[in-house]
Amino acid sequence: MLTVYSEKHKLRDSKAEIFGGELVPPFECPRRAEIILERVKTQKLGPIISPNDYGLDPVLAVHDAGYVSFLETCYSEWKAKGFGGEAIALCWPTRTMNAPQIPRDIEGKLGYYALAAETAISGGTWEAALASKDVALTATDHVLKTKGAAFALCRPPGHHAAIDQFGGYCFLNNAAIAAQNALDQGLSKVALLDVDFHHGNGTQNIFYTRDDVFFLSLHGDPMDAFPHFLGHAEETGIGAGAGLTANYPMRPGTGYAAWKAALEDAIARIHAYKPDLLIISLGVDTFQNDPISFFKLTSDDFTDYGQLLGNMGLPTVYVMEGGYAVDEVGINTINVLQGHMAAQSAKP
Ligand code: OKP
Ligand code: ZN
Repeated sequence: MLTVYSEKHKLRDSKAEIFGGELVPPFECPRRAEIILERVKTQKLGPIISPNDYGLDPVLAVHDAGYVSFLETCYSEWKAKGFGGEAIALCWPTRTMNAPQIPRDIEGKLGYYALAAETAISGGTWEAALASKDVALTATDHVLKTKGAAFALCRPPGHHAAIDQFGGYCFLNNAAIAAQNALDQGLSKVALLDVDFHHGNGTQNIFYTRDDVFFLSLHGDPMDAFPHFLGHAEETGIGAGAGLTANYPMRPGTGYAAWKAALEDAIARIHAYKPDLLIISLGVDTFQNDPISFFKLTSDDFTDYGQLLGNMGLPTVYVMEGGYAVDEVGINTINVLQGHMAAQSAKP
């Protein structure tokens, strides 16, 4: 399987995450991608290529233009205000205080465009986010050409990034940008399956009213887990998108048997939709030793579900999302991809 990777992920190297009332080194760190890349190499997964530059047009096809220019200039505006640290949102248009104006001041803009405070914007973040969407777009074009599968080793991740909000370590929604770009090249239907531990609120937001992308997500119940306010089973899409969002929230301690049953249901629904392309938002924070999550998958379970995904027989793009047990993030990620490849080569 082809891997697409960019060194530019290293430019996303924030020093601070607010966690448990303390500033800690971010869970979403450069070493994650280095370890995944290392495992791609030692397991001889296949060729590794650098992405092409697709510019901003595919970004503006899913994200708000004001949001995109905010991301571009946020850190320099923050520094221009005299602040020495990284840009962190601290004040929001909450339920009791939400006048329509977007503030001029950078602290106000941060509150407007952020959906959570843990994610700091640092120098280099924008450049890394741009390279990350190029990784997803390049992998997708490869899959459109070959009708096979590819791995987009994206970093920073994307699935929490909404039409006009960042947070949960995400800035640009790499998987959504890739799905939209495939549609813009003539595909009629894309299924976007999110197996990261966290609900893909950004992806759901982007496609909620549409019938050309079927979004499905398996995740920790938002009653118990980030992003807290979206991802309930009752959210199933509206308008043309009615019935084309499917959420599978699961309780703390969920193990592979229950998780796999949810995946099998999702797979059946994807088959019924008959998509031209499958995009997987691949987070391996469902692992039992993940430091910020509460599912109980083992490393072998990742191989097993990779086979289920490969058995679907669809052109498939794997887009990297989360996974914070850094020592095992390479093993668990590549286990999924090797499971997929084993299922494909077993085909007559
Ligand atoms: C990003 B991705 C846990 C706080 C979690 C943010 C998590 C972002 C996850 N107590 N804060 O979906 O892996
Ligand atoms: Zn996650």
